[in-house]
Amino acid sequence: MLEEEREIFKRDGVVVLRGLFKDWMDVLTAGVNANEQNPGEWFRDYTPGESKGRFWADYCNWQRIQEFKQFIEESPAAEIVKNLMQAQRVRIFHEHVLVKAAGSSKVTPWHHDTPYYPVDAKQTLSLWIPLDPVSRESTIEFVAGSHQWDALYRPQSFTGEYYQHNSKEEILPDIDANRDQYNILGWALEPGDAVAFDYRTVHGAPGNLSSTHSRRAVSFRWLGDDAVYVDRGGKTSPQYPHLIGKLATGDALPEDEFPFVA
Ligand SMILES: O=C(O)CCC(=O)C(=O)O
Repeated sequence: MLEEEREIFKRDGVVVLRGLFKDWMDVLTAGVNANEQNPGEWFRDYTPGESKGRFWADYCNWQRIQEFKQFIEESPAAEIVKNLMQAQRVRIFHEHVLVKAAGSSKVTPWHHDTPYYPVDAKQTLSLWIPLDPVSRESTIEFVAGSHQWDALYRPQSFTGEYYQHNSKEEILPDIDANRDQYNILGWALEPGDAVAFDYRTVHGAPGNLSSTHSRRAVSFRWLGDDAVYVDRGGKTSPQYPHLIGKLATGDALPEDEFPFVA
Protein backbone atom coordinates (compact mmCIF):
# COMPACT_ATOMS: atom_id res chain seq x y z
CA MET A 1 0.00 0.00 0.00
CA LEU A 2 1.14 3.54 -0.81
CA GLU A 3 4.17 2.23 -2.75
CA GLU A 4 3.68 4.67 -5.61
CA GLU A 5 3.14 7.59 -3.21
CA ARG A 6 6.29 6.63 -1.32
CA GLU A 7 8.38 6.78 -4.49
CA ILE A 8 6.88 10.14 -5.46
CA PHE A 9 7.49 11.51 -1.94
CA LYS A 10 11.11 10.41 -2.16
CA ARG A 11 11.60 11.89 -5.63
CA ASP A 12 9.64 15.16 -5.38
CA GLY A 13 9.62 15.79 -1.63
CA VAL A 14 5.83 16.04 -1.84
CA VAL A 15 2.91 13.78 -2.73
CA VAL A 16 -0.87 14.14 -2.79
CA LEU A 17 -2.91 11.55 -0.86
CA ARG A 18 -6.51 11.18 -1.97
CA GLY A 19 -9.43 10.48 0.34
CA LEU A 20 -7.53 8.86 3.20
CA PHE A 21 -8.87 11.14 5.95
CA LYS A 22 -12.55 11.43 4.97
CA ASP A 23 -13.67 9.80 8.21
CA TRP A 24 -11.73 12.37 10.24
CA MET A 25 -13.17 15.58 8.83
CA ASP A 26 -15.76 16.03 11.60
CA VAL A 27 -13.15 15.49 14.31
CA LEU A 28 -10.67 17.93 12.74
CA THR A 29 -13.39 20.51 12.09
CA ALA A 30 -14.41 20.32 15.77
CA GLY A 31 -10.72 20.72 16.67
CA VAL A 32 -10.29 23.86 14.54
CA ASN A 33 -13.51 25.32 15.97
CA ALA A 34 -12.29 24.62 19.52
CA ASN A 35 -8.94 26.20 18.67
CA GLU A 36 -10.58 29.35 17.29
CA GLN A 37 -12.82 29.69 20.36
CA ASN A 38 -9.97 29.02 22.73
CA PRO A 39 -6.73 30.27 21.14
CA GLY A 40 -3.37 29.18 22.49
CA GLU A 41 -0.27 31.06 23.57
CA TRP A 42 1.06 31.32 20.00
CA PHE A 43 -2.15 32.32 18.20
CA ARG A 44 -1.49 34.84 15.41
CA ASP A 45 -3.90 37.02 13.44
CA TYR A 46 -2.03 38.04 10.27
CA THR A 47 -4.74 40.49 9.21
CA PRO A 48 -5.52 42.52 12.34
CA GLY A 49 -8.14 45.19 11.83
CA GLU A 50 -9.32 43.75 8.50
CA SER A 51 -13.01 42.91 8.53
CA LYS A 52 -12.78 40.67 5.43
CA GLY A 53 -10.37 37.93 4.42
CA ARG A 54 -8.91 37.17 7.83
CA PHE A 55 -5.85 34.89 8.01
CA TRP A 56 -5.14 33.35 11.39
CA ALA A 57 -2.90 30.57 12.61
CA ASP A 58 -2.08 28.74 15.80
CA TYR A 59 0.07 25.76 16.75
CA CYS A 60 1.27 23.39 19.48
CA ASN A 61 -2.18 22.88 21.01
CA TRP A 62 -2.67 19.19 20.39
CA GLN A 63 -2.10 18.17 23.98
CA ARG A 64 -5.02 20.35 25.14
CA ILE A 65 -7.39 20.09 22.13
CA GLN A 66 -8.83 16.62 22.47
CA GLU A 67 -9.80 16.29 18.78
CA PHE A 68 -6.24 16.94 17.58
CA LYS A 69 -4.90 14.49 20.16
CA GLN A 70 -7.41 11.90 18.99
CA PHE A 71 -6.38 12.39 15.35
CA ILE A 72 -2.69 12.00 16.22
CA GLU A 73 -3.20 8.93 18.39
CA GLU A 74 -6.07 7.13 16.67
CA SER A 75 -6.25 8.05 12.99
CA PRO A 76 -4.26 6.14 10.34
CA ALA A 77 -2.02 9.22 9.90
CA ALA A 78 0.99 7.99 11.91
CA GLU A 79 1.11 4.63 10.09
CA ILE A 80 0.78 6.38 6.71
CA VAL A 81 3.61 8.74 7.65
CA LYS A 82 5.76 5.85 8.84
CA ASN A 83 5.25 4.11 5.53
CA LEU A 84 5.99 7.23 3.45
CA MET A 85 9.14 8.10 5.44
CA GLN A 86 10.20 4.43 5.68
CA ALA A 87 10.82 4.98 9.38
CA GLN A 88 10.97 2.42 12.18
CA ARG A 89 9.09 4.78 14.48
CA VAL A 90 7.12 8.01 14.11
CA ARG A 91 6.67 10.80 16.64
CA ILE A 92 4.56 13.93 16.59
CA PHE A 93 6.36 17.27 16.46
CA HIS A 94 3.30 19.55 16.52
CA GLU A 95 0.16 20.59 14.63
CA HIS A 96 -0.30 23.92 12.85
CA VAL A 97 -3.72 25.37 12.03
CA LEU A 98 -3.88 27.87 9.13
CA VAL A 99 -7.20 29.48 8.24
CA LYS A 100 -7.70 31.89 5.33
CA ALA A 101 -11.24 33.27 5.24
CA ALA A 102 -13.12 33.66 1.93
CA GLY A 103 -11.48 36.31 -0.21
CA SER A 104 -8.31 36.51 1.87
CA SER A 105 -5.59 38.11 -0.24
CA LYS A 106 -2.91 37.12 2.27
CA VAL A 107 -0.23 35.07 0.55
CA THR A 108 1.90 32.53 2.43
CA PRO A 109 5.42 33.39 1.19
CA TRP A 110 7.63 30.70 -0.36
CA HIS A 111 9.79 29.06 2.30
CA HIS A 112 10.92 25.70 3.59
CA ASP A 113 10.36 24.62 7.15
CA THR A 114 13.61 23.07 8.41
CA PRO A 115 15.36 26.34 9.39
CA TYR A 116 12.29 27.50 11.36
CA TYR A 117 12.43 24.48 13.64
CA PRO A 118 14.75 23.74 16.55
CA VAL A 119 14.84 20.11 15.40
CA ASP A 120 16.28 18.19 12.51
CA ALA A 121 16.06 14.68 11.13
CA LYS A 122 16.49 12.84 7.87
CA GLN A 123 12.91 11.64 8.14
CA THR A 124 10.53 14.60 8.29
CA LEU A 125 6.99 14.96 7.03
CA SER A 126 4.12 17.43 7.31
CA LEU A 127 0.60 16.31 6.41
CA TRP A 128 -1.32 19.38 5.19
CA ILE A 129 -5.00 18.51 5.53
CA PRO A 130 -7.65 20.90 4.17
CA LEU A 131 -11.12 20.87 5.73
CA ASP A 132 -12.72 22.69 2.76
CA PRO A 133 -12.55 22.14 -1.00
CA VAL A 134 -9.51 24.03 -2.32
CA SER A 135 -9.23 25.02 -5.98
CA ARG A 136 -5.94 24.77 -7.91
CA GLU A 137 -5.71 28.59 -7.81
CA SER A 138 -5.97 28.76 -4.00
CA THR A 139 -4.00 25.66 -3.07
CA ILE A 140 -0.61 25.26 -1.39
CA GLU A 141 2.21 24.81 -3.96
CA PHE A 142 5.58 23.08 -3.88
CA VAL A 143 8.86 23.20 -5.79
CA ALA A 144 9.37 19.55 -6.76
CA GLY A 145 12.79 18.20 -5.79
CA SER A 146 13.72 21.18 -3.60
CA HIS A 147 14.08 18.87 -0.58
CA GLN A 148 17.36 17.84 -2.21
CA TRP A 149 18.70 21.36 -2.67
CA ASP A 150 21.81 21.67 -0.57
CA ALA A 151 20.82 24.89 1.21
CA LEU A 152 19.06 26.25 4.25
CA TYR A 153 17.06 29.38 3.52
CA ARG A 154 16.62 32.14 6.04
CA PRO A 155 13.23 31.96 7.75
CA GLN A 156 10.83 34.81 7.09
CA SER A 157 7.68 35.44 9.07
CA PHE A 158 4.41 35.22 7.14
CA THR A 159 4.30 39.01 7.39
CA GLY A 160 7.64 39.31 5.60
CA GLU A 161 10.39 40.05 8.17
CA TYR A 162 13.47 37.83 8.15
CA TYR A 163 14.58 36.14 11.36
CA GLN A 164 17.87 37.29 12.84
CA HIS A 165 19.80 34.05 12.80
CA ASN A 166 23.56 33.90 13.35
CA SER A 167 23.99 31.12 10.86
CA LYS A 168 24.83 31.40 7.19
CA GLU A 169 21.36 30.93 5.78
CA GLU A 170 20.80 32.23 2.26
CA ILE A 171 17.81 34.21 1.02
CA LEU A 172 15.44 31.97 -0.95
CA PRO A 173 15.56 32.57 -4.73
CA ASP A 174 12.58 34.51 -6.11
CA ILE A 175 10.34 31.62 -7.13
CA ASP A 176 7.42 33.74 -8.38
CA ALA A 177 9.59 35.79 -10.72
CA ASN A 178 10.96 32.61 -12.29
CA ARG A 179 8.10 30.13 -12.08
CA ASP A 180 8.96 28.59 -15.45
CA GLN A 181 12.38 27.54 -14.14
CA TYR A 182 10.88 25.33 -11.45
CA ASN A 183 8.65 22.29 -11.47
CA ILE A 184 5.82 23.72 -9.34
CA LEU A 185 3.25 21.24 -8.08
CA GLY A 186 -0.15 21.86 -6.53
CA TRP A 187 -3.48 20.10 -6.57
CA ALA A 188 -7.15 20.99 -6.26
CA LEU A 189 -8.17 19.19 -3.08
CA GLU A 190 -11.33 17.89 -1.43
CA PRO A 191 -11.96 17.31 2.28
CA GLY A 192 -10.38 13.92 3.06
CA ASP A 193 -7.35 14.56 0.82
CA ALA A 194 -3.94 15.58 2.18
CA VAL A 195 -0.57 16.66 0.90
CA ALA A 196 2.51 15.07 2.48
CA PHE A 197 5.78 16.99 2.23
CA ASP A 198 9.32 16.92 3.56
CA TYR A 199 10.27 19.83 5.89
CA ARG A 200 12.99 20.74 3.35
CA THR A 201 10.60 21.10 0.40
CA VAL A 202 10.06 24.73 -0.63
CA HIS A 203 6.38 25.68 -0.53
CA GLY A 204 4.01 28.65 -0.38
CA ALA A 205 0.33 29.42 -0.88
CA PRO A 206 -1.69 32.12 -2.61
CA GLY A 207 -4.56 33.93 -0.94
CA ASN A 208 -7.95 32.24 -0.79
CA LEU A 209 -9.60 33.16 -4.09
CA SER A 210 -12.92 31.60 -3.09
CA SER A 211 -15.58 34.22 -2.39
CA THR A 212 -17.81 31.70 -0.62
CA HIS A 213 -15.78 29.59 1.77
CA SER A 214 -12.76 29.56 4.05
CA ARG A 215 -9.60 27.60 3.37
CA ARG A 216 -9.10 25.87 6.71
CA ALA A 217 -6.12 23.53 6.97
CA VAL A 218 -4.26 21.67 9.67
CA SER A 219 -0.63 20.65 9.10
CA PHE A 220 0.38 17.76 11.33
CA ARG A 221 4.17 17.61 11.56
CA TRP A 222 5.97 14.34 12.18
CA LEU A 223 9.51 13.13 12.75
CA GLY A 224 11.19 9.76 12.26
CA ASP A 225 13.84 7.74 14.02
CA ASP A 226 16.75 10.12 14.03
CA ALA A 227 15.27 13.46 15.21
CA VAL A 228 17.45 15.66 17.40
CA TYR A 229 17.31 19.14 18.90
CA VAL A 230 19.10 21.91 16.97
CA ASP A 231 20.11 25.32 18.29
CA ARG A 232 19.43 27.61 15.28
CA GLY A 233 21.26 30.55 16.83
CA GLY A 234 18.15 32.70 17.07
CA LYS A 235 14.36 32.67 17.10
CA THR A 236 12.53 29.63 15.86
CA SER A 237 8.89 28.99 14.98
CA PRO A 238 7.43 27.38 16.97
CA GLN A 239 9.48 28.67 19.87
CA TYR A 240 10.15 26.26 22.70
CA PRO A 241 11.42 28.64 25.42
CA HIS A 242 11.41 25.90 28.07
CA LEU A 243 13.91 23.84 26.02
CA ILE A 244 16.43 26.65 25.55
CA GLY A 245 19.47 26.12 27.75
CA LYS A 246 18.19 22.67 28.68
CA LEU A 247 19.00 21.01 25.36
CA ALA A 248 22.01 21.36 23.05
CA THR A 249 22.36 20.59 19.36
CA GLY A 250 22.33 16.85 18.85
CA ASP A 251 20.39 16.02 22.02
CA ALA A 252 17.47 13.62 21.85
CA LEU A 253 14.03 15.24 21.99
CA PRO A 254 11.98 14.79 25.17
CA GLU A 255 9.48 11.98 24.69
CA ASP A 256 6.78 13.48 26.89
CA GLU A 257 6.48 16.50 24.59
CA PHE A 258 7.19 14.72 21.28
CA PRO A 259 5.93 11.18 21.87
CA PHE A 260 6.27 8.25 19.49
CA VAL A 261 2.84 7.27 18.24
CA ALA A 262 3.65 4.52 15.74
O1 LIG B 1 -1.44 26.83 4.68
C1 LIG B 1 -0.61 27.65 4.31
O2 LIG B 1 -0.92 28.74 3.81
C2 LIG B 1 0.86 27.35 4.43
C3 LIG B 1 1.14 26.05 5.12
C4 LIG B 1 2.57 25.85 5.44
O3 LIG B 1 3.44 26.62 5.15
C5 LIG B 1 2.92 24.59 6.13
O4 LIG B 1 2.05 23.81 6.47
O5 LIG B 1 4.14 24.38 6.36
